[in-house]
Amino acid sequence: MSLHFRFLDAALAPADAGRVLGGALLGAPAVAVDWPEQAIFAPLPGSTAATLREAWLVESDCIAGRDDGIVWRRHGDLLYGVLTLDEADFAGTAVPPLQAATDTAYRRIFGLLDACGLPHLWRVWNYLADINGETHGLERYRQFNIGRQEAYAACRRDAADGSAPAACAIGLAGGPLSIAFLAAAQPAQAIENPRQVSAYHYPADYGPRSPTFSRGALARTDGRELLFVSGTASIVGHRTVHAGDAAEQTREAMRNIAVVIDEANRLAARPFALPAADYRVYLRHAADYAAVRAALADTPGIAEAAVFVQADICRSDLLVEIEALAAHVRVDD
Ligand code: 3EB
Repeated sequence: MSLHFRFLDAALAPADAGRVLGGALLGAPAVAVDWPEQAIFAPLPGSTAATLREAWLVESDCIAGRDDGIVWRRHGDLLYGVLTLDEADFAGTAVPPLQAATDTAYRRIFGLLDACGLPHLWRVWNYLADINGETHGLERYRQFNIGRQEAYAACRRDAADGSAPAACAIGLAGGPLSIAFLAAAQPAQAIENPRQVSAYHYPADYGPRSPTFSRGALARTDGRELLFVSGTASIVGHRTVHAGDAAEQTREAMRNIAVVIDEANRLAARPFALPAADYRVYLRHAADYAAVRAALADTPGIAEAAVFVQADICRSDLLVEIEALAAHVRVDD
């Protein structure tokens, strides 16, 4: 089966709606769709559209279902799902509600994937409210990391064994914990960045439990090769660099993405290139839009291929985070 990423506009033929595996809605609320759709309500700096809809398309109709609150669609060996949990439903437990909600969410996701025989996560998109806020004596992103890691351990998954998915973890102004994921029967190959300490080996200064994601994931479908580049920031080693300077953070993040692409190209059937990817650029401050866009212009084609989203990044000294998706037809078939 093949898998195509597309921006949807009003032009999606109704007959094609069954071929949407899932997707995301960025910007403002819009008419509901049938497929699993992750809502990312946030301003879109530089965009004239109030809403942007992204979708993963497969070549024929999907099977749809809902289990444990997870809305999913499946096509052959691929599954896309979205789970949203309201933290208020986890109040009154011994641990912070966000931690409990995250733990529950990941256990449910792993349970569904194991039951479907599609155990391999390729890409996970995590959104939560007030990511840098502190409650229960701990920053909320760190609470999220504890819950995620506990679920990994409970489900006997090991982030450091090369199976951690590409991911992002982003803060929105409000809303539930929202997790979307793409999973498959076959594993993706985890890609790390030699300029950065693997996130699952971050020292304890960044929280009692480390994040569980890889810097990238190289996946293969029948017809295509896909490279998911995780949310990438101005981090070298494990430290934030260029604090306070959005333009330099952008350049550093792009250097990191270039290295992740280089690493993936050691394994890919044919090389991916920076300008050939789709980018989502998270800006902590909309006021940095012009500076960030100008910094992206160092490499032609990237700013044009980018969607800008105003959102919070998981470290309070980070102003920019950039994720990318590259895909090409396989030539080794
Ligand atoms: C970093 O490199 C920046 O917790 O899933 C990027 C991508 C980041 C994913 C996650 C966090 C996550 O640590 C933050």
